[in-house]
Amino acid sequence: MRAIRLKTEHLHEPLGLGIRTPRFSWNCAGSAVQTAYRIVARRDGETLWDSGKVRSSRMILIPYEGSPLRSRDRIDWAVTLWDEDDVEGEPAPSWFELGLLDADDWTARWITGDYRPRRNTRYPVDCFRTRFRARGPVARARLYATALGLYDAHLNGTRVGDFELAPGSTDYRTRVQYQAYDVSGMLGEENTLELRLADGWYRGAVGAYGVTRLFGDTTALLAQLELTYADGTSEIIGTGDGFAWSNDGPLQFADLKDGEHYDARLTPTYRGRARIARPGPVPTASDNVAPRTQEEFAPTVLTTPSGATVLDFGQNIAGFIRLSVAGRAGQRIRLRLGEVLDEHGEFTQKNIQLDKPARHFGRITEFLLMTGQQRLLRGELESTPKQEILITCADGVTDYQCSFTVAGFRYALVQGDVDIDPASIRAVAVYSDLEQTGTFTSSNAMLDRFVENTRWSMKGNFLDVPTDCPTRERLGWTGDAQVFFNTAAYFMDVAAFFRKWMRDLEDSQLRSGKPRAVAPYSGVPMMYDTSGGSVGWADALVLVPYRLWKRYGDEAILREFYPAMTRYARYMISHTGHKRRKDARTNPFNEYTYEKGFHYGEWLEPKEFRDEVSARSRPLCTEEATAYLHYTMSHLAEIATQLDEPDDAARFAEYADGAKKAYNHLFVHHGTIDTDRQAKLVRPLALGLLDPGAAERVGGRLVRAVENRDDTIGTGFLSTPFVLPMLTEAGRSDVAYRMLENESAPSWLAQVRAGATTVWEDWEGEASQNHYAPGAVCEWLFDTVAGIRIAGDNRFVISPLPGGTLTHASAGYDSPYGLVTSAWRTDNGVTTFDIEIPANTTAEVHLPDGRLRTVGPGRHRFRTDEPTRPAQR
Ligand code: RAM
Repeated sequence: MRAIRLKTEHLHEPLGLGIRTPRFSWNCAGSAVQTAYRIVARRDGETLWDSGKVRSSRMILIPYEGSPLRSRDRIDWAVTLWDEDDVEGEPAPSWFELGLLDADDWTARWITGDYRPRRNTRYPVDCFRTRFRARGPVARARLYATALGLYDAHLNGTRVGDFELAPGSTDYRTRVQYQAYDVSGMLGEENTLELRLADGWYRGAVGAYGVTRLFGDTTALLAQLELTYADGTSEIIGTGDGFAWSNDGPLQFADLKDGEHYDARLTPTYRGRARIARPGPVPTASDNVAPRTQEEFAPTVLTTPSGATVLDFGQNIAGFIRLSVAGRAGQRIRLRLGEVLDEHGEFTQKNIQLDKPARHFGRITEFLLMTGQQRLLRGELESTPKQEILITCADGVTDYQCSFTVAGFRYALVQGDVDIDPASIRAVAVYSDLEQTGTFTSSNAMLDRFVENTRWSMKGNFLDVPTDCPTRERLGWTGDAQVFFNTAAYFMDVAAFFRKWMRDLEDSQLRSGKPRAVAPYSGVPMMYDTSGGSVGWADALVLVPYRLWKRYGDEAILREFYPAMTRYARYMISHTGHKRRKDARTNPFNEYTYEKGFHYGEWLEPKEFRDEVSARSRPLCTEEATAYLHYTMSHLAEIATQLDEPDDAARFAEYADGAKKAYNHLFVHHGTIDTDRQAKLVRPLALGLLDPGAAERVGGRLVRAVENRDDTIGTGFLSTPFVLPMLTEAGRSDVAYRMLENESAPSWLAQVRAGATTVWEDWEGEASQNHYAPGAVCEWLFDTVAGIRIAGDNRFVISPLPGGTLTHASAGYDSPYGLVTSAWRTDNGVTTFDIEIPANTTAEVHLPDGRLRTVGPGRHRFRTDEPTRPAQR
C-alpha cells in the first residue's frame, strides 16, 4: 500500500509555509485498508522526526511532532503505510519549506519610487533594479518579496515564479503576504534583479465605486534575495536605497480594474534612486494557493451592425489579454473589455459600470452614490471599471500581456490605427490554481453546460479571495462566499483558500463583533460597515469554518476562528429584540427575535418578489434575521461543544431555541405559511425552524408554490442553494428535477439557453454575468443526484437519486479521503448504479428502493432489478 496525493497543511509541496507545526495528509492506493503509518521528516539528511509505526487508519492532518522548526527549513518527509495484511509498503516522499517566520528575518528595507504622490494623480509603474556579482557557485537561492501595491520580479531577464497579482489581496493596513520563490537555477556570475511596483488594491481603484488610495498614497516594495553558496557561506541582497529606480518603463498606467497603458517604445532608464519608505506590516505567509494564468481562448472576429470590430473569445472569464502585433512606432491599439453585446449587437460595458466622481471623493459623495442620488454630485463623473488596454507600438513586433490588471470579459472592442491579426490575440484566464476535484456529467447537455458555467464563475471569482464578480465590484462579499462554499468545495480543494479568506474576514471584523460585508477591507464604511451584520452575509464567519471542519476534518480552523465567532455571537445577542416598542411588547419571545441593524434579506429574488426599497425606507427583515439567528446559534452550539466550551454551548443553544420559538410565533400561523414566495417557505425548512408537522405542511406548500409558477425558480441568493434539497426532503424530487431542468425563465437553464457561459447575478440577466452565488444549486448535483457526501473519518454516504429526464448522471469527487465516484444509468426501466470508493474508506450506500449497504474500497454495482436482500450493515 502506498500513500498518494501527499499534502502539507492542505497544500502540495508548499514553498514558504508560515505554519511552524504543519500537518500531513495523504490518500491511500494499492490495498484496501491502512492499518498503520510511519512518517519520517528530515532536514538536510538529519532525521527530525520519526513517528514510528503508528497503528491507525488516519490519513489526514497528522501534526508534525519533531524538534522545533526554524525559518527557511526545508523538510523532506515520507510516509510508509501498512495494509490489512500488515505488509509494509514503499515510502512516498514529499516536502515543504518554511518561509520567514519572524520579523527579524527581514533585513531588507521597504523602498518606494522617488516622487511625492499627489491627490487625483495616477503614476506609472515603478521600476527598480540592482546588479550584483555572485561570490561563487550558488547552491541555493530564494527570493522573498512583497509589496504595498502589486509587484513582479525578473532575474537576469527571466520572470521569477508564476504568481499573478502578487502579493495578493489583504487588508494592507494590518496584513501583507509575501511570496517565496526558488531561484536557484537562475543566477550567473553577473546578475540583474529587476522589480516592478504597481498600484493594485493598495492605491488603485477598488470596489463598485472605484475608490482609489484605499490603503495609502505611497506604494512600497520589500524584497530579499538570499544566496547560499556551495561553500556554505551566504549572502542577502535586500531592497534598500542602493536600488536604482525610474518610472519611465512601458507601463505608463496600470490599474486592477481600469486596465493598462503600455508604450512599447519605452524601456526603463533606472536613472533615479529608490527611496526608503515607511515600513509596512511584518509580512506573513498566506499558506494559500497561488493565482496563475490558466486556460487560453482564441477569438472569432465579429463586425457589429455599426461596423465596429469585436473579438468574441467564446467564454466569459476573468483574466488577461495577450497579443503580439506588427506595427510602426507610435501606432496605437485600444481594447475595451466587456461581458455582453447589447440588444443591437454592439459592444457595451453598461451592465458592469457605475458612475463615480473623477476626483477623489469622501463621505458625502459616498452617501449620494449609495442612496441613488447621483444627480446631486458635483464635478466630473467617470465610469468604473474601464477595463481598457491601450497599446502604443514600437517599430516591428510588439508583444504584450497584462501584468497588473485583470478584467471580466468575453468580448473585446478593438480600435486603433494598426491592423491586428486575431490569430495572435488570446484571452488568458487567471485564477487561484486550486486542485480541481469535482466532475459532473449527465444526459442533459444543457445541465452539463450550466455546471461548466458555474465552474467558470468560480474560476472568474477565486483570485486569492472569493469575490462577487470580476467586473463591477470584485469584492470579497461574505454572503456570496458563504452560500457557494459547498459547491465550491466539490469543484476544487478550497481548504487553504478559505482558511486564508477567514483571516481576511477576521481582520475585517469591527470592534462590536460585527463583520464588514466584504473582506478584505474595502473602504466605503457607509456601505460595507453598515451592512456588515446582515444575516446570511455576516454568518459566513461561523458557517465557513464550520463547513471547512465538516468537509476537511480540520478542527484547528474552528479553534483559530472561535474568538471571532464568539465576538459575532455577542454582537447578535446584544442586538436582539424588535426595533419598535409596540412589537416588543406583544412578542413573548422578543429577546430571541432578531431584526436590528441592516439586513439585505433574501436578495435578488425574481423581480416580482422583491421588496420595495427606497433611499428612505427598507423593509424590516425580521423573518430572515430571526431564522439566521436560530441557524447560526445552532452551529455555534455544536462548535462550542466540539471545542469543549460547555458554557458557551448552553448560551448558544438557548438562543437557537429561543429564536425558533420566536420565528414560529411570528411567522408560522396555524402550523403553516401561506405564500407563493418560495424563499419564505424554503428558509424555515432549510434552517431547521419547523417541527415535523409544520415542516410537512410547509413542504407541501412549497411544492404548490413551485407548481403555481410553472416550476420556475423564485428564490434569491440565500435560499437558492436550499430549494432543491427542500423539495427533495418533502418527498418531491420529481418537482426538484423539473425545476432544475426547466428552460423557461427564471431558471438556471434559461440562462444557458440565452447563451450564458457563466452564472448571472440576477434571474433577469440584466446585471453582472459572472456571479457564482446562484450556481450554488450545483451542490445538489453532487450530493443528491450523484449522492456523494462526506461523513468524516474515512467515511462516505452515497445515496444517488435518479430523476427528471436524465437517463444517466455521473460525478467524481477527489475528496480529502480520495477519489469517490458515483454514476447511474437507466436503460429499459432498469437503473444501474456504479460506485467506486477509495482505499482505506467505507461508504454507506443508500439506494432509492430503500436498500442500504456498507461497502469498502473498490467498485460496486447495484441494479434495480436484482433480488433485494435484507439490509446488511
Ligand atoms: C451586490 C454584490 C453581491 C451581493 C451584495 C449584497 O452588489 O454584487 O453579490 O452580495 O450586493
